[in-house]
Amino acid sequence: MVLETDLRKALEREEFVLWYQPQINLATMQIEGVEALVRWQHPELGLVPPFKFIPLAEETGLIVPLGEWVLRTACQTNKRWQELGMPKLRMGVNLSMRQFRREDLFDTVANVLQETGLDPADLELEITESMTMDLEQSLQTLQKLKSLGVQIGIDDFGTGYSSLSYLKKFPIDRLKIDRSFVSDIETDENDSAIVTTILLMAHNLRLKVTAEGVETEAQKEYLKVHGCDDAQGYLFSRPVPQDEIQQMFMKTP
Ligand code: G
Ligand code: G
Ligand code: MN
Ligand code: NA
Repeated sequence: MVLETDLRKALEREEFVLWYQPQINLATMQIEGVEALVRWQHPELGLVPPFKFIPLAEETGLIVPLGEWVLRTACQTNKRWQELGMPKLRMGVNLSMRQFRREDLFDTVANVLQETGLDPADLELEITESMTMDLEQSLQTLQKLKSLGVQIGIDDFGTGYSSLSYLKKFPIDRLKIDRSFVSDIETDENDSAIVTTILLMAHNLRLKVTAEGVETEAQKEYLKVHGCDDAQGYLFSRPVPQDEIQQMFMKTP
């Protein structure tokens, strides 16, 4: 079992690593972005997946320093990829509720962008619907973040207990359709109805849409035919270490 003291030490010893999962533009079939996903490189246990330590990090508040490390590392990496001559990629970074509610989130993001020199437009902060519950507070937070020029995505879209009213008020750029709607998209009429309706609504609101958890060619085709902008999932790539992302571009002429 993971303990709070283990997490603290891991932060001090810099045992966390980021892996990156490609996001493919369905019109061009090019990698257009990646999502940064944290792992813990434990000296004895090996690579520990986030579900084993993110909940404890959230409970203890350690998600705040960990999240800042994630943000800085993701932005640094994206900047370095550009310096290596790779095409510009959008870097998706997950924010937790604890981070989103902090007064100093704006300063943290502003500082990281300044330190790393990353174009703010190449950073996409992912929040979830549950973080939008306090409409006034989250609207203010997002407007401030948006003033930096970053992009905002709604992660796990369709699974939260929130009203849709935030969609018309908030300065958001993208919806990420939760993978639970994608897995049976060609066989389950309800799922396909939900997905095509999300696409229609999002595009009418001038939002981009990423489908998550795309595992089959048939799912990809369905999403493409229905105008989904981007897709992420095992069909294209699992989350991989940063050098594997680099190799993907060295291979393509
Ligand atoms: O990486 P995986 O593939 O197993 O991700 C599992 C869960 O952990 C996802 O819900 C993802 O949002 C969350 N997660 C991964 N990396 C981060 C991170 O850097 N910050 C936060 N808050 N959550 C993360
Ligand atoms: O919750 P969030 O969307 O931030 O996290 C993405 C999670 O989805 C990660 O745990 C990642 O490993 C997982 N994931 C990514 N692609 C697929 C996929 O095609 N199938 C499944 N089952 N999980 C996926
Ligand atoms: Mn995510
Ligand atoms: Na998700």
